[in-house]
Amino acid sequence: MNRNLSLVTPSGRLTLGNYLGAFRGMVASQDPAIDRADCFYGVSDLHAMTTAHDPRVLRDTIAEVMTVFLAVGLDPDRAVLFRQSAVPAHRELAYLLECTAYTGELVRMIQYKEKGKGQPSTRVSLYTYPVLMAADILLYRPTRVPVGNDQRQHVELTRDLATRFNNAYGAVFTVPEIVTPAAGARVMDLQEPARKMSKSAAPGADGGVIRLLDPPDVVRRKVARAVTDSDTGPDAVRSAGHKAGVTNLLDVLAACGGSAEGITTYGALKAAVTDAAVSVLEPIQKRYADLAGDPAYVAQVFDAGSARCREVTAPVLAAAEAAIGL
Ligand code: AQP
Repeated sequence: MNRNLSLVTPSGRLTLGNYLGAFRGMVASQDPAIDRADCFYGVSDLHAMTTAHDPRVLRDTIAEVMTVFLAVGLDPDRAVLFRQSAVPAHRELAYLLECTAYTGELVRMIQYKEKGKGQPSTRVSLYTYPVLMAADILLYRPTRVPVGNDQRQHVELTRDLATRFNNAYGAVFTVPEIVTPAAGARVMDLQEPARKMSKSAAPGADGGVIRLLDPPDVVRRKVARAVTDSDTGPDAVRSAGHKAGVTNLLDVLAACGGSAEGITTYGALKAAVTDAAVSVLEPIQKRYADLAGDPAYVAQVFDAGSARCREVTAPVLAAAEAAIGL
């Protein structure tokens, strides 16, 4: 049976983009009627330390993301929910893969170049991030890895490392196929629609980012300030093709189950987007509020899932250690 593996990094408070582009599909995949696969879903807390971070903020964000996993409907009876740092095999295998990777191939990684650009110094962990990601994947021996364009280069590196390791030391890893996921919604920043809506947008500079836990009045205010266009004629909305901001609002509306039929003004469009987004967020926020009152339950779910991951990954790590000569 195939395995679905998805990780979400607690690098900021989760966004509507994370829900529409990731969580919704993860919830669907855990339904055996839709996808007969084992599901492993993790909070990749180690990946949240590749750029400057505040330990207290990180701890709170990890707790929020774990709670959101359950609030969006991920079900511990159907999916293994875990925390990357609680499964030491991720770090241990990463080191063996660092002994397999070359500096030249890591320095070419686009994300390393982009996130490091203009910084006076960059952390070694930003440089080695794709190797830890390769360990995240290879430990679970998935046969297919669905990946969007921004992570494709990293999964190609994962394949290269797995192949190189297998050729040098013996067949330990499954080399996963890269599959392009069914076009998920890609939500753009409401203020800068050329850019993806990102959870790591700095608080205070995130007017274009709808957080999953933003209350309705905050959603309304952010959508009201979304950039559109100076064209306000009656056909303003219908001629949206070339206007990134308006196209984004129409996409969000559709992804949240709303309809643009009969809408001709930006004001009406924004009202419809707000209503549709709030209707998606409200039930999640309600479950979140209940779960936030029971942090021991959330911790117990992730402890049990992480224990399961330690069992599943132990033989793979042991095989890699033995093959490499330890
Ligand atoms: N704007 C988005 N629209 C659709 N899907 C999105 N995802 C992220 N942003 C959007 C999807 O959410 C998952 C989270 O993956 P991640 O935690 O590895 O981080 P990311 O992809 O780098 O997402 P962010 O929110 O942009 O985080 P930062 O700001 O830290 O880089 C993935 O499945 C992603 O496709």
